[in-house]
Amino acid sequence: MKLISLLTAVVLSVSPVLAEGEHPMTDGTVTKVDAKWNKVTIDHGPLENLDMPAMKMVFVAADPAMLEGLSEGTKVRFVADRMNGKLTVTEIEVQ
Ligand SMILES: [Cu+2]
Repeated sequence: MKLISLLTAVVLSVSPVLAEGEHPMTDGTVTKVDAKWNKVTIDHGPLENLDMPAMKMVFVAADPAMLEGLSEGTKVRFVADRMNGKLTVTEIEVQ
């Protein structure tokens, strides 16, 4: 019972970040996928919500399943946010 309430709390705290349309999607090109560490490098356009100019950088994937189908050169649209102090991809789709 304790575990179930804990999971519910986690879902409730994470879902607002994942809410669709909260941030506009940004264009980017994948330059590296590191499935072992659940990371993806993206050469991205400006991220307004993070006040970040265009650059190439490493993000953590919010869900390892997000990395499936991505490889060097894949054009994507994605949303990134700061989660637990780490710049994290919260939504991603292949263009
Ligand atoms: Cu960046």
